[in-house]
Amino acid sequence: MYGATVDPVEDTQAQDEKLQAFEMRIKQGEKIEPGDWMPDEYRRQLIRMISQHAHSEVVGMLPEGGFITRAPTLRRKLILLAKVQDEAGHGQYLYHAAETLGATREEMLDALLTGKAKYSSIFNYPTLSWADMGAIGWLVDGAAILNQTMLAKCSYGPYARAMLRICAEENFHKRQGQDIVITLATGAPEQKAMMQDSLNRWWWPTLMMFGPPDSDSPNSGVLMRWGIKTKTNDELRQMFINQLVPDLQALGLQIPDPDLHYDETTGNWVIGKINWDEFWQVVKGDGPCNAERLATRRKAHEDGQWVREAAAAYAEKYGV
Ligand code: FAQ
Repeated sequence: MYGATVDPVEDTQAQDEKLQAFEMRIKQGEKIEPGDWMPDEYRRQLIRMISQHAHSEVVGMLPEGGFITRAPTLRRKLILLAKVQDEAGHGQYLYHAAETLGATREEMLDALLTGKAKYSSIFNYPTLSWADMGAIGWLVDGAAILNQTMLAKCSYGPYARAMLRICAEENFHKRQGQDIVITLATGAPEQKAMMQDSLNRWWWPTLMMFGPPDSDSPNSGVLMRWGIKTKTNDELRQMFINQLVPDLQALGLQIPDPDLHYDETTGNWVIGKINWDEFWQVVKGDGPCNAERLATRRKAHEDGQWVREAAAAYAEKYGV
């Protein structure tokens, strides 16, 4: 298509016109769909973000998965089982959304299993008690919902539509987390202490989930320009803090931050310093559970090899 006869000036002009038309569509609130023209960088950013998001959902099954057999009642067990299963489904929707941009499932899984791909820092922390199921449900799913409600309005159609469905399910996850936290925080002193210990461990890592501060977020500029993100990392983090602090305090739980205070003028709860060194250490693969999480995923992938082979043989034999 672009042979030696193409005039480079004319070619650049045509590209500029396409870019202008693309940006106009985004400005007018139109969704960009898989077959539409899009800048290479838009495609690259979306594949990066959506595949990382898919990996997060799949690795995110692991911290809670270990507690399915340790749930305190049958009802809690059924709910947790359904929640963890939902996360697998979210991974599927998201891998499909990334595939619409030309990424293959094999490439994405290979990047995850070889440790090249990122996934959310939060899933590299250990789950030590049943109270952690409450903290993950309320805090981690709560943080994910804020971020994903924004992404449900993003400019790329398949990602936005996947988010709508995921958010509906995440709301159920958040409610089950709230229910566990409320039960423990208003229960026996031992239960309340267990919940407080869990909050002490999950509070800061959850705030880190929103990503580095805006001043240190290389991708935010282009993501905001093209309507993929419509709120910055710091804006979403602040919304989360403002929502959570009064609710947790109302239950008599202490936020593990001696510098936390309310600013009357801005109406914001102001937090102390986040340990960004810890965040980058976890993101770079050196967190408390990174090695364990990847080893578990690799084993699950190897154990599933026969299923993939059987499915491929069936598809070939029956042409489905
Ligand atoms: N962890 O320039 P920015 C869930 C990386 S789903 C690891 O600010 P961006 C459901 C970032 O990739 C949770 N890495 O990046 C659930 C970039 O590196 P790169 C996942 C992180 O993209 C609940 C570099 O730092 N949600 O929880 C993190 O503008 C319970 C510079 O950062 C999503 O993935 C992090 N926390 O903003 C499941 C939502 N933050 O790629 C089970 C979609 C940043 O240039 C149980 N993603 N990095 O090498 C997003 O909204 C964005 O990608 C952000 C980061 C906000 C995560």
